[in-house]
Amino acid sequence: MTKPFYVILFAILFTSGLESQAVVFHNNYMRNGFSLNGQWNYIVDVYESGFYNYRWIPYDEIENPGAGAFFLNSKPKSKSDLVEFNFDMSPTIYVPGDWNSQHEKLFYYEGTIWYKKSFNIPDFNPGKRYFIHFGAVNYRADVYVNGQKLGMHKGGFTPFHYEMTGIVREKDNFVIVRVDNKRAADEVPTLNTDWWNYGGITRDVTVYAVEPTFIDDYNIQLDEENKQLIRGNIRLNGKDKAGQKVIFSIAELNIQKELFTNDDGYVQFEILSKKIGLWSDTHPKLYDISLETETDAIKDRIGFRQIKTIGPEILLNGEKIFLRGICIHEENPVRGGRAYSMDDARILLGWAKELGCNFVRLAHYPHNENIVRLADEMGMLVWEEIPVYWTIQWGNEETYQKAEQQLKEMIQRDKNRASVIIWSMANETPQSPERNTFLTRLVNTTRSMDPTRLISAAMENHGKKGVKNIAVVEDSFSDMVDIVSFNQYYGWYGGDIANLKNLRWEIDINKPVIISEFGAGALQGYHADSLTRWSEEYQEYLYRETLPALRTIPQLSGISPWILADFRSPRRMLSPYQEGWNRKGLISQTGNRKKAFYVLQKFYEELASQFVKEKKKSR
Ligand code: GCB
Repeated sequence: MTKPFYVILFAILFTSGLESQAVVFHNNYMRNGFSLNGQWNYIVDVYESGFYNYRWIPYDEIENPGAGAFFLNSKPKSKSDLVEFNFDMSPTIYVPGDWNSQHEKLFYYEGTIWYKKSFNIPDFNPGKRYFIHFGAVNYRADVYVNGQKLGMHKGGFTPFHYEMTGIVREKDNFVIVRVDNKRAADEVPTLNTDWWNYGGITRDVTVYAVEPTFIDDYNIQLDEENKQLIRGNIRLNGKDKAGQKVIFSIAELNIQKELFTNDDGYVQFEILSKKIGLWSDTHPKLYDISLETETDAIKDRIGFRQIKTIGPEILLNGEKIFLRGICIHEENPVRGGRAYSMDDARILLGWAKELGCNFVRLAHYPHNENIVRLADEMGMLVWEEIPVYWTIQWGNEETYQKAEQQLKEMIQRDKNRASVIIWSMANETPQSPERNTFLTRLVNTTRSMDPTRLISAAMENHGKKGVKNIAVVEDSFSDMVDIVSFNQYYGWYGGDIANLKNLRWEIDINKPVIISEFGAGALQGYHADSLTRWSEEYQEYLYRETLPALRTIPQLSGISPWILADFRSPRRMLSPYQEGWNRKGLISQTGNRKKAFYVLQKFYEELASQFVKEKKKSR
């Protein structure tokens, strides 16, 4: 008999003496886990027959669900027994990875697919605590281990985990995940986007074993004013969390500090060191740090830097910086499909580096942790974003909660990454009092979790009423952000490229401005004159004219054109140019650079050398 979820949860909490406080499990990335990546069996369940019974009641809410419930992984007990599914005889699919790019029949599929994997746990120790961690599943995941429900998670781009202590055993475990990527009006994102809705277990799945009391969370940063002061806090989880000794060390700086947790398992600290080398885009210095308790040890690589704005300038370590950026979707166009691996990250950030970027806007949702970790190593500044995109249900509290959860999970995961300098709340959202309340709540949550980074959102610009050639950004949300960013498509969705030189933006606010998008579609290899849509020449012309026009904005502190590479979008159906691809990439899906790539590359080269000269002069 399967017990309802709350009975199981109670049993786990009761028997293991755990507290109710949610486990953060920060930096699992650097822990030694046991990977469940690889081939999983899958069943496509268009009618949700494995989830609901014929009265449309979820099997996992029924006392005796019977053999129809997929999460039980039932097998016929005799030759006359009826069980109408068999994971072990079903086809396999690779995890991590989206299903669309792996099997042709799943290319357009939006719905439910069940995943199943069997596993043993090496060196199983019943005295330890076990967690199963998912880097991301798009969009909804219902997770079951050994026939017991661990939980349900929504949000396709952020990590989550469940404790399975007491449920998992040494041998013959099976994990079953129902993955549902159907779009819905009240979700985040909503029905309408301009990217492919890749479904599946799209990032790593890992099992972790920790001692009953372990290092759950920490946050280590350079002080916002004093470049010789490191501030941090550490939180333990488990029954012995109070009064525990924690040793925090950075060997390279000769730092070794003994700390003791309070009754909540929490300790805050400050360390002065005159030798801290700062992290920056030109010198991405990272330190190996370690945290040790009697029962746990964890390492990380952390960079120390300050980021702030003063008036219209962005200051990195107290010095003015210009963000030479590019937008990126989490897609490896050459392999085809959602990007997830370090190899994918190397391709994407490698292209950005070749372009001369020191900044990437990871659009329009949190990307995988590999790319953010690599940005730390490469000195690439990062804008991270949640999929509050276009037409979210602003007045719906549940929708708000979904957005906030994704925001929190993103910040939680990446709060120790020096490369991340901007949290973005939204993209091109229509103004209304409900929207303002929604976004303001997100801002307040962000500031309370992380007061050290900058907040922005990609807003919109419009022609000034009755005045020719003047565009304005009149969004009251500008007051809430640190950086005013806006997307503008003059010369593509309206306006004449030739007129860009006459265009001026009036932005009546003393804050830095980022042009978070501009661009034009071009089919790589299609050549014509510069007025012919879809030609490389048109895109090149638009870049040539847009770049100098944008430089007339006095507060301009960065740009991130749209976009590094062509990406799949069901909105883009025009034959023969689009064929399901948004063609605004500077690089094609075959990895070839388009002409505009070189225009931006040259612009960035000149900007960078001009910046170096100005810096030298000011010293
Ligand atoms: C935008 C959106 C982006 C689209 C792009 C386009 O403004 O922010 O998601 O893909 O325009 O190509 O139209």
